[in-house]
Amino acid sequence: MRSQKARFLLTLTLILVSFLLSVSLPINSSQAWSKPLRTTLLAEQPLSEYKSRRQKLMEKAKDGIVVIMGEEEDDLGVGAKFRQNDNFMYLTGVEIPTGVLVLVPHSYQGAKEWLFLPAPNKFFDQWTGPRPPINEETAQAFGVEKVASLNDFQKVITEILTSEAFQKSGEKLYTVVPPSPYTKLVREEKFTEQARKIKSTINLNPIAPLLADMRMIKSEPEISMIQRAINITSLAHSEVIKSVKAGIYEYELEGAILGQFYRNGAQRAAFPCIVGSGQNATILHYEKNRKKIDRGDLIVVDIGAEYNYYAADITRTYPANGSFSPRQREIYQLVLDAQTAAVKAFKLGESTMQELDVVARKTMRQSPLKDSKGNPLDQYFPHGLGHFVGMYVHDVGDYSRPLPVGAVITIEPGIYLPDENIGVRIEDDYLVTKNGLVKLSSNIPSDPAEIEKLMAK
Ligand SMILES: [Mn+2]
Repeated sequence: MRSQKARFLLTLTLILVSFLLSVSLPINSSQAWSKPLRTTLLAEQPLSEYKSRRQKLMEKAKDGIVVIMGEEEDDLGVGAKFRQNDNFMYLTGVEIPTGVLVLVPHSYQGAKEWLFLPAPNKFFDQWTGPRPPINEETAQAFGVEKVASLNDFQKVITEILTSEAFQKSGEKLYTVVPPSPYTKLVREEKFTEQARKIKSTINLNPIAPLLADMRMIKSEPEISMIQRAINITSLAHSEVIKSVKAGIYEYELEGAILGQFYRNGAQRAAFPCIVGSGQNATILHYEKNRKKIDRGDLIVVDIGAEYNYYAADITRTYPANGSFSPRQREIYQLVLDAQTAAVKAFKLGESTMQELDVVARKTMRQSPLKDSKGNPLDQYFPHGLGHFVGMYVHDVGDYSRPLPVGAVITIEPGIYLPDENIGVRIEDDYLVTKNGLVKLSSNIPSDPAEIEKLMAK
């Protein structure tokens, strides 16, 4: 009897408590934001970092103004996990959807930096979480001079574009304009159309080259984000070494890889995982990952975690059996030699990506190894030697000039022989330093004997 009464009282208390909680839950947004607002970091980078990027950009664009549109949210977060666009993130560190950053080097109402954000809204906040209030405290938390409501953007931009100061500065409007007719930039297009209506004489300038120049050279905080993404990716490669065997499916390895990414704090994969075995190892961007892995297959595993908006991109090629056949091993060794030759040829202040590419190809052409008809193997290396890595896996940067200190690149030769069921790619990430190239992904073995030894465990 006693225990029944106790259970009744407990149930009553629970109902009462949940009722009280539901009444007190609709706290206002400024309360919900009061704690996270006291931050000095955004995406683990100091506010000063974002500030100095905005200042640098304003220095480059001082003959006009800069407008950068943030990413819009899709269906209250149903379509995809929200990801801020790279340029907006690089300049603000703010992940709130639909923002607009306006930089006014000649200043407007005493401020050079204007961050327009959607105001808190009960309905939307219920679906996707509270937004910060539009006030001085939020401006301080984000390290910008001025935070304004998105509702006021039209009014402010009209005043700036029609002002005497803008006219004097050169009437240049720097923004992201479509680089080709095939690129979809709906929000930016709407804005530039609108800006032309406000001021027909404005001089529209692409901001992308100015930002690419800056983003090509990584700061210390950026390098530590990339290193973190690489370390997570190396844990995923270790997991592949442990799990790989004939008879399992490619997607099982993909599952193991993504499991390691998420377990270790990556927000997402920086690009779809490539797990290609046998014939699929010869398809450069194979990402179906549905085949059963056969004995004797080589498996190209080209993967990269994304950590705080920074990517890793590392490829290894594993033998399903745990050991390479003699032919697989000689092809593998040649790809590795081509990578080593390119790294050795690097000269700071001289080498461009293009020149390193030539070195890798020459190694393949001069090798005594040939295809079944006696042709040299460089013709089976159909892609470029590498690319910049950063917020985007194929990051922005200038491929024609010598690689500068602070650039992060991949070096990834490959040989693909569909007739022999062999595809090999080896890809590592390197930081350009004043002492030369530093391999950031050296904790993942690429020596064939070492891979076989690890697989035998
Ligand atoms: Mn790559």
